Amino acid sequence: MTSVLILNGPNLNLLGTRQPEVYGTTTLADIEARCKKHAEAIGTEVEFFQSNHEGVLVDSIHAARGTHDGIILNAGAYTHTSIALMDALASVELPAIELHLSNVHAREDFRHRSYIAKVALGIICGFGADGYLLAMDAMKQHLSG
Ligand code: CA2
Repeated sequence: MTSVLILNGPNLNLLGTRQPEVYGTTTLADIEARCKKHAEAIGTEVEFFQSNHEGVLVDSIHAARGTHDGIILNAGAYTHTSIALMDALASVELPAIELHLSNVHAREDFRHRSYIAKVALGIICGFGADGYLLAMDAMKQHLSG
């Protein structure tokens, strides 16, 4: 069975508690539950993890090598700044999908730049929590294609 790591970056632990007009009312725990249910439906194993710390996210990407077949990454604001995350993804040579709840291209200019996109298979953004399930489907399709 294919196994996917879903990795979440800084401040995403606050989902559903603040700025609902931007990020919705769904909590990260709700999203995790939806991902686990969807994983069962499509026959995928999933590990779901969040950290506010760049180095912990780098460690998690490294640990995915040999454990998971692909990575779905909502790197939060590190998307726009982190060469370390980009290098970590490139080093493990696993397929990665960049994910965002919001449509980052309809927001501030600084959210238009992504270091993750340079090493990602593709990007899903603007579909809220549903984007996690769309990314799981896209990864499953990629891995079985
Ligand atoms: O849209 C996304 O998923 C983002 O990755 C979310 C990041 C943002 O920096 C990216 O540009 C786009 C921010 C996550 C912050 O989440 C919060 C949740 C509730 C309250 C405050 C922040």
